[in-house]
Amino acid sequence: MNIGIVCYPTFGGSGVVATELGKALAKKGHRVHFMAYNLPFRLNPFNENLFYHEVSVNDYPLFEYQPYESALASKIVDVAMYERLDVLHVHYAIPHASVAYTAQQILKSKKIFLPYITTLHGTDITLVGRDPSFEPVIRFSLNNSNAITSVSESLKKDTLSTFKIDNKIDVIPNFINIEDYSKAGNTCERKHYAPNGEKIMVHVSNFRKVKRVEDVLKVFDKVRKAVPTKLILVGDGPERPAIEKLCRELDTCKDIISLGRINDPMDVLKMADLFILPSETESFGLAALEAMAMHIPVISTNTGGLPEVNVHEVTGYLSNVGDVDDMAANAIKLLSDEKLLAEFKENAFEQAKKFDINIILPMYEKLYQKMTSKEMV
Ligand code: GMT
Repeated sequence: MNIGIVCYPTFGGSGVVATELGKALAKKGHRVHFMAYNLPFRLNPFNENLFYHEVSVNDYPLFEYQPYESALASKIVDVAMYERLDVLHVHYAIPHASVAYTAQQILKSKKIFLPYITTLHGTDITLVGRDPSFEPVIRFSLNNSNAITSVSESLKKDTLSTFKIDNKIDVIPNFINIEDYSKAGNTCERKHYAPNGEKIMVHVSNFRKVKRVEDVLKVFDKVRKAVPTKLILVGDGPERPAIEKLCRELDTCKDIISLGRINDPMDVLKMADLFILPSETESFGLAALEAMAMHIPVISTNTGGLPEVNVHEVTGYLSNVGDVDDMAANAIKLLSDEKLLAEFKENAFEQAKKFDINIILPMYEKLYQKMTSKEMV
């Protein structure tokens, strides 16, 4: 099939999912056309079946805000016509679902039918999408999507309670490629970061408010007083200055290693004993799944779709949002008991296997086939 994928190229789970999906589809012989305003950060388009079409939004003094939507809709129309797309898959509803609808209507006027599938990722519904000013556009473009998928049951429930959606929503969870994780080498030296045999905790995120990175530091401060531990922070974002200030106040900076943005955190995860994700809301928690694929148990909140990924007292522990005492007590329990830690590491890996690409990819392929079947056209 010829598949068009629209996504945000920036550091974030929706872009990662879109990119990994496109790469896996290309490996199976589909021709995949990415459309984004920058090269998605995990995409290497040197593959005979992968193509990247940049959406360039020209700067013009008249505009305070550049017309991204118009540029993207025009790009979709162009790629659909000249690459003969069978289906368009847009990731993140805002504004991609309504742009897909516009492109579909333009193509219809040229007697071309292009079905589009919208994948909801989380904040497009739970944060940004909650802004009432977006409601008519989101509702309309979701109701007109030829298919909608959500990355968790929890997000499906949130979507149905926030918007009046008459369309069916299929849950297709996020995924990892277990084989890639099993092959990851030891390029990072554990003893470099934990020279005295300390345990290693890791947090990976885009450092937005919703990630509650300050709770990572508060939990870590309690943990390191009970078990010698180092904390590795991967990522960057608007909360980074506040985090640096807090680490000075707590006097924990000497035990924290901030690595900034890393395209693929596999090497860092390979060294870790425990992953922490204390988010305010999380539709799925792809970063936690990536850690589990590396045999790392997870300390997380019990919000959104996280309980669908991290199983309480099996692959890690779940706590209420903001309950740093509980998260610290759970982390200490695991890090101070080698037998328990080894058991949880194995459980985390077993759970991650349920989200392997080989299980999830056929769900998307089946949906694409249904959308392009004779009945739909
Ligand atoms: O983080 C966001 O603001 C949006 C989005 C992204 O692009 O990273 O994250 C969401 O999508 C991921 C992939 O489906 C999910 O794993 C994340 O849980 C979800 N983030 C939130 O719900 C906060």
